Amino acid sequence: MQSTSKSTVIMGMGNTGLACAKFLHKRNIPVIIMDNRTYPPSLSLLQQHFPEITSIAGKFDSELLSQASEIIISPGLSKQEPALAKALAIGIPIISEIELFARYVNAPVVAITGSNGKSTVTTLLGEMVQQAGWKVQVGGNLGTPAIDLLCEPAPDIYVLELSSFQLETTYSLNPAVAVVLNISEDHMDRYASLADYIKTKQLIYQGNGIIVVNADDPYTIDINKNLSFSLRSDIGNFRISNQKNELYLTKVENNELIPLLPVNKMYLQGSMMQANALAALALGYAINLPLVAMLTALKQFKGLPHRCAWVATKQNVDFFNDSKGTNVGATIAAIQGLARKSILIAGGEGKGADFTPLTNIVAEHCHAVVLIGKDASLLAKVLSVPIYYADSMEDAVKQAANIANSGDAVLLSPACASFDMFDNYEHRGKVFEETVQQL
Ligand code: UMA
Ligand code: ADP
Repeated sequence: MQSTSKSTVIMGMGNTGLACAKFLHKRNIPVIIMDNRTYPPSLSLLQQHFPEITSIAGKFDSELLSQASEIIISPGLSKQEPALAKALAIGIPIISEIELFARYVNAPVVAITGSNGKSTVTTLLGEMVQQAGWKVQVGGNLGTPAIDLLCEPAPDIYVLELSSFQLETTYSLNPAVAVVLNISEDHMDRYASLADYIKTKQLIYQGNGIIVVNADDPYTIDINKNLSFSLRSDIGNFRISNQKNELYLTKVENNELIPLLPVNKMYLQGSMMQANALAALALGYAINLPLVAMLTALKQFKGLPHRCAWVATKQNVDFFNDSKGTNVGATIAAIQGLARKSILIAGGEGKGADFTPLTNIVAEHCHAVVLIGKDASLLAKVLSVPIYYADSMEDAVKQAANIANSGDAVLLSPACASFDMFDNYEHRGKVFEETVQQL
């Protein structure tokens, strides 16, 4: 049997596992990689390009795990995994890919988490840094594993989107600036309570860097707060102010309001996107980015696809794709942001969420809801408007188009993950958009 006395064992053969295996292998650190799926996504790539790395698919070998020098756990797996019990009991260190990144990184890091808006703020800040002419690498939960970014020459700054899953086993990142953008319930199938989820998100504040908080959201507040943003006009270093009946992104310095940009000069629309813009400004300010560059990037940024993106107008009905609305908080923000009569398409894998916060907002703004996916019946229980069931996205779009009145919106914002029916949220959004275009 393979000796593991000096091996790092990587759990998970997804993007993270593959990236860690490549990184350690290049540094001649012995590695074993395992995944409990029979055909994990990166298995054939590993076998093809790194045949010398031992890869085990179809099971986690708890004996091998308990002989590891260290275990790197992929974000999709939790430390509760039964095969880890023995390794945990004898004190084998279990770390995330982000912890591995922290050990090797040699440029400042901006770290961004929160229940919603992470990808938008991470991408926007990356564009602000680029606009300033600095070198930047952007990644993390957004898509490119952070450890892959270390294969490129070091930039002036790294901008990382981090999930709670990644933060669970990250100990020494010490970001130059960190933010928890907001908290609403998510991943309740992984955390024992909302308090547990919040505690995990706040791990991003570890270290001695600058902390940015959302002054409107007490769950993001840290006692050591340094900078804040708010949608209100009376609090926050970065806030919204009303100047001659026009709303502005505003900076506050020595109690003086400095209007920066009218909100209607941005492509980003709605209050949640204004909060994201203010957060990016606060983060950029914390790393001394020139204001001019930040404002130029804000004016140019068109937003990311699948986040409340307009798709088409058919028979005077506007269709919006918010497929990335994978939790209740995001769907509430999307309905509020649209602020018009809508037909909502929702449902999927609910991740153990409590859907009751949707009751009133849906009653206020939606004529009807078309439900899809595994947890459709759980959603139906909390909704008081007419409900229609669809067994595919194509069916859902057609039903929604039939129900909608002229002037309405049809909004796909599922409040659920997509895995029960689609490969991922992009796939779900694409099927929605294609069906809309064919109407
Ligand atoms: N899995 C198994 N057995 C294994 C390993 C994984 O069943 O042995 C399952 C997991 O339960 C999960 C899936 O496989 O459902 C993928 O897990 P993974 O950890 O291998 O995922 P990666 O491909 O490495 O992608 C991860 C992030 N995925 C998750 O956290 C689930 C990606 O975020 C991220 O872009 C990537 O690392 C690079 O950092 C995606 C995501 O959905 C977008 N994130 C969640 C979210 O945003 O809500 C947290
Ligand atoms: P994340 O990376 O945290 O999932 P995204 O920027 O991808 O965040 O947006 C995910 C979803 O959350 C989308 O449905 C989007 O419309 C919504 N959203 C974006 N920003 C916010 C915010 N500040 N507050 C609430 N919802 C938001």
